[in-house]
Amino acid sequence: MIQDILNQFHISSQNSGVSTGTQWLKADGAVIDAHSPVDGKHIAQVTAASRANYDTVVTTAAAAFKEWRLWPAPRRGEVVRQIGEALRKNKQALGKLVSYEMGKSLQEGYGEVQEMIDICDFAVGLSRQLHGLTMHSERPGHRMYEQWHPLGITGIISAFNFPVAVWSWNAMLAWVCGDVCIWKPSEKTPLSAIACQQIVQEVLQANNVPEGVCCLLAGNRDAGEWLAADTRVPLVSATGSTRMGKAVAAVVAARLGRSLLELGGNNAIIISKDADLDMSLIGCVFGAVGTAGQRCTTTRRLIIHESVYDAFTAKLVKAYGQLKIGNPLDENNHVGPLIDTDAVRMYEHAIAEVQKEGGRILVEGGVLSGAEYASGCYVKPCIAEVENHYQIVQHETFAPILYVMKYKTLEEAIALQNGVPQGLSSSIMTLNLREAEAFLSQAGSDCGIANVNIGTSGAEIGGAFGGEKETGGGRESGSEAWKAYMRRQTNTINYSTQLPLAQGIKFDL
Ligand code: UN1
Repeated sequence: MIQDILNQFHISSQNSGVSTGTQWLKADGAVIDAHSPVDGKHIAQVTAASRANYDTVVTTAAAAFKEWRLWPAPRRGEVVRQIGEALRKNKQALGKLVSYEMGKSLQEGYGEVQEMIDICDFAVGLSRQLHGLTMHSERPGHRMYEQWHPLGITGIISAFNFPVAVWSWNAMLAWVCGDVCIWKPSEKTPLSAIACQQIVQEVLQANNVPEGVCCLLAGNRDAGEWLAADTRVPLVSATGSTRMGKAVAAVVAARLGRSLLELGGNNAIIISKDADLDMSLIGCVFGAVGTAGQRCTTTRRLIIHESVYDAFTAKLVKAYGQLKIGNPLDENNHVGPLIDTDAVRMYEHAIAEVQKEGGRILVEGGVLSGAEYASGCYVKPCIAEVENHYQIVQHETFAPILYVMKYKTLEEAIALQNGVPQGLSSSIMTLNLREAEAFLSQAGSDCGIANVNIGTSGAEIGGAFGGEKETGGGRESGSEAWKAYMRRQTNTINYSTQLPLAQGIKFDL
């Protein structure tokens, strides 16, 4: 089955990972081996970009920008509409490939492709709404307004956990905004990226889109560093760890470029005494174990009112006992593998640290063994009772480890929820209007996303996606996130016969 999908996307045992749209370059950088955490198999090789390949890509993209920015935005939107159609046709195949290469459940693989389709739809509408404001001038016979112009090359650095959707949230908006894109996918999931390029390629061809609008740059860390340092790339959008984001941001800032950062989360759900506990359970369990705890929106902490603590943790323990762990392509399983054995080591390290710091294990973790788990990447989702200040709790571990803690007052719960360096997603489960509104108020959650009676993960693309503090401050997807991909220009036009100066300054000749 996987072989059919690889064939469908023209993926062979050896592939170039560098493309300018419809052309694949003869890549001569390092060789990246693509493995599946599902069965541990070596799938294929991808040749990364050399520095010379990189320069060809940037030169081609820069030339394409000169043309692409002249296309009317709705015409660019029409190209994105066709990409959405192509993704609809390929949803099953791409979803399966994502599931196999990355290890998320098949349902989540399909869901990821659906998010791509959704952002295409959003971007098509947006292509007719790239609007600015008008202002009243202080000077007679003058008009002031602002307009938004394309920015140039957008560099997109994406992570393994959403190997295709993160690119699309950036690329679809960037394209309707008139930018061209260079995508550096995670070196852990290069094949899903090649498949996307293959899907888009036909649409680019059919619409005579200039070569260089949609570039793929497979590479390791160095490729990300090239993009960050390159003054020809005005915007670098990076998704991944806070450590990576800090490195990228420093280099981009040193040249006064723009970065759009979507980094780590340490997301909590507050379970109030007034929560519907049965309903809350699904949100908590999916949030904690979905994508095997490898979403930036994964629920990492539960802050539970003392009066419902025992009842709710009992429900959680029971639910964890029902979780099926195994091949994510088998829809009977809830939880697939971690991305690789390095991630497994980090998971084990975190559990050891929790215990060292005084945490109490409620649901035992552990690495699974046996024929079905031969890749060595399957772990048991685990729950530990902790205190919020533990160093390991303050840290984002990309694994299914859920930390639980008690609170007495809502004020205390909100302080715990905010008491971490990250600020991505947050939720409260409550049927109490006062509590819900306090949580959403300016004195409530400090996160970019704050929900009531749903979990922390699974944001829809219509809202701006991103967070505060060490999450990096960037916003992608919906709302006005598109403005990050454009430059704002303020225009003042004098249609009078005089030239009055602003602020009433007199200047006579
Ligand atoms: C991520 O993990 O990088 O809200 C993004 C969610 C998804 C996006 C997660 N829509 O969980």
